[in-house]
Amino acid sequence: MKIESITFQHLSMPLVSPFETSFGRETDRECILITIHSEGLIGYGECVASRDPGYNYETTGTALHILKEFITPLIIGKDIKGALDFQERVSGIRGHHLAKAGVEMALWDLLGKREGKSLRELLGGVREKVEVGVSIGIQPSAQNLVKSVTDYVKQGYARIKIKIKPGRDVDDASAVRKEFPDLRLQVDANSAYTMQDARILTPLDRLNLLLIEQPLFEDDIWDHHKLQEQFETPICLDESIITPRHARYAIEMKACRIINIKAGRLGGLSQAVMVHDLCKNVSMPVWCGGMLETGVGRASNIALASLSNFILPGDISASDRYYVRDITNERFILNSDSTIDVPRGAGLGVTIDEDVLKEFTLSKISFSSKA
Ligand code: OSB
Ligand code: MG
Repeated sequence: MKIESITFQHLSMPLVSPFETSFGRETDRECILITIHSEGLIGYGECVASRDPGYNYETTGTALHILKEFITPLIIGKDIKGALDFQERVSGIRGHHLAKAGVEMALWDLLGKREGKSLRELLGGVREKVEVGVSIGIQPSAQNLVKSVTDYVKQGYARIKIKIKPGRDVDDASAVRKEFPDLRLQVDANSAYTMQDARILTPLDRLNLLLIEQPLFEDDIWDHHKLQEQFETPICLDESIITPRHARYAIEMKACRIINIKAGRLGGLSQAVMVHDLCKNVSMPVWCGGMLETGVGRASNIALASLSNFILPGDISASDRYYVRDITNERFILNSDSTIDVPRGAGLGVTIDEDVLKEFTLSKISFSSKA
C-alpha cells in the first residue's frame, strides 16, 4: 500500500458525562484521527492518547510530535505491505505505542478496503456480536454510583466496571454489590495503590468480583504477583502489559489471571493479537479494554473482541454512552443481550461525518509524498 498522504487531526470531543478515574477527570476527550490516502482508498485510524499523561506517559501532544517527526518520514511515499512491515519500520522508535497503534489501525482499514474484507475477517475473529459492559467513572458519592449503575443496568448492560481510588473503593464496591447481588461486577484502580495500602482492598475479595484491574504501579509486574497470592479474586493487568513480552512475563510470574487487551497500549492491533494468542495458549482469559474511543476506534475494538479468547465482556459501550455526536456516521447500539454487533463492512466498516469532524477539530496537518 503506497502511502500517498497522511493527515493528523487533533480532536476534542465533548463527553455525555464527565469521566473520572484515580488519575483525573475528563469532560472532553481528546484524540487524534489519522487519515491515510493510498491507491484511491482512504484508511482511518484513531490514536487514543489523551490530553494529560495520567493513564500512561503519552499525550495527544507527544503523539503528534512522534507521528509528525518520526513515524511520517518512515512511511510517507513508501509501499507498506501490512501491519508487521509497519512495525518493522517503526521499531527504532522506542515506546510511543499509542502513536504507532493509530497508524497501524489506518493501515488495517486500508488493507480491508483493498481486499474487500472486514477487520474481523482479517484478524480471524469468530463472533458476529461481542459481549460488552460499561466502565463507570468515580461518582460524587456511593449513592450516586449506585444510581448510575442502576441506569446502565436498566439500559441492558450486564457487566459493570467501577473505577476506584484510595478512599473510594471498598464502600463504593460494597454499595453496588448490596444493590445488585448477581451483577457481573469488576473494579479498576488505574495504578492508584502501593503494596502497603493495597491491604485496604482485602474486603473486595468477599464481593464476588470478576476481577480487580491494575491496583499497583503502571510499570509493575512482580508486586502484582505478590498481591495476587493474597487474593482469591483474579487480578487483571491493563497498564503493565505494553508488549507481548510483558504479557509473557506476567504469565510466567503469575502476576495476574486475566489480561485487559488494548491495541493502543500495545502499539497496534498486530501486537494485540499476539497477546491474545499467548494468553489463549495458557488458557488465560482476556477482554477488550477501551479508551473512550470515537466510532473509529470503537469499530476496531469490536472487531478485535470477536477473537476467540476474548472470553470476558469488553469495556465497549454503545456510542450514546460517550457522545451525543460522534465522528462516524455509524453509531453502535446495545443489543438486548448486552452485546454489540461486529461491523461487516470492509476494513473498519465506518464512514466519517465530515461536519461533526470539522466541528471537533482543534488542529489539522497533512503530509504528502512528493513522487
Ligand atoms: O483504565 O480502562 C481504563 C478510559 C481511559 C483510560 C483508561 C481506562 C479507561 C476506561 C474507559 O476504563 C473504558 C471505555 O472506553 O469505556
Ligand atoms: Mg484499566
